[in-house]
Amino acid sequence: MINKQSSIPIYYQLAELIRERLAAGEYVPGDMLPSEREFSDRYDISRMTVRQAITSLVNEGILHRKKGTGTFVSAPKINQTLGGLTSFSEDMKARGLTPSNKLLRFEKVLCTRKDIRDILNLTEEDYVYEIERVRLADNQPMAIESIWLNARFVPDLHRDIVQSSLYDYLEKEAGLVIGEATQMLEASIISFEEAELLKVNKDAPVLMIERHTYLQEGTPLEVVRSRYRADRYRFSVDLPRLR
Ligand code: 16G
Repeated sequence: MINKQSSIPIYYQLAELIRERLAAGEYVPGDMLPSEREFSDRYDISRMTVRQAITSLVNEGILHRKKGTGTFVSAPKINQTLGGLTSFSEDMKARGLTPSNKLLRFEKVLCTRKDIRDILNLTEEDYVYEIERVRLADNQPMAIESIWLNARFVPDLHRDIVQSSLYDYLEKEAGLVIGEATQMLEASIISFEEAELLKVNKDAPVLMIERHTYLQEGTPLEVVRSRYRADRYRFSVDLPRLR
C-alpha cells in the first residue's frame, strides 16, 4: 500500500509496489499494465506521480511504453557473461538472435588521440581505423560501439566488412589470432543523438564498456568503447572464492 505520511517519495513507493507485483508473477512479459488514470484513482495519487514511477521502471528496462497503446512488461534483459572474449555477432547468434550493424562512421586516419596512441602503442605517424556502429539484435538497437583499430594489421579493411562481423574477418580472412582483452565497465550517460540511435529516453542510463584487445603475441589490436542499453543488458561474472 502507499503511505502518504512516509518520508519515502510516493513515486518510489508505487514503483516498488509494481516491482513486487511483477516478482509475484501477477504480470508477465507482454502484459499491459493498468493505465496511469487507473493507478491514480486506485491509490489516490496524482497522474504525474504515477508517470514518474512508470518512467523510472521504463528506464530500468522492466517496462516499456508503446505509443498510443499503453505500458507493457518487458522481456528479461540479455544476460552477458564476462568470462571470455567473444564478439557481438557470436554473442547474439548464441542466443538465437540475428546480429546486424548500422555503420555510422568508417575512416582510416592518423591516430591524433594521445589516449588511444598510448593504449595501442602507436606514434603520431601511425594510422587507425575509426569505426562507429550501432549494434542490433533482431533489428533492435543494443549498443553503440566506437572502435580504434590498429591499421597496420589490416591495410585492406573497407566499410563493407564492418557491416558484418569484424572478428570473423580478422580471424578468417586477415589471418590474425586474437589473444586476450582487458575490459572495463562503468556507468555513463549519452548524448541526445545517441539516445535516438539506441531508441531510449534521452536521460536513460547506459553501461559503458571499454575493451583493449591484444593479438596472441601481445600486440594491442583495438580499443573499443561501447555504450550498452542498461534497459536491455546485464553483465554477470562468476567469482571463485579467493582465500
Ligand atoms: C564486441 C566487442 C568489440 C569487438 C566486437 C566485434 C565488447 C565491449 N566489444 O562488440 O571489442 O570489436 O565485438 O564484433 O564486447 P563483430 O565481430 O560482431 O563485428
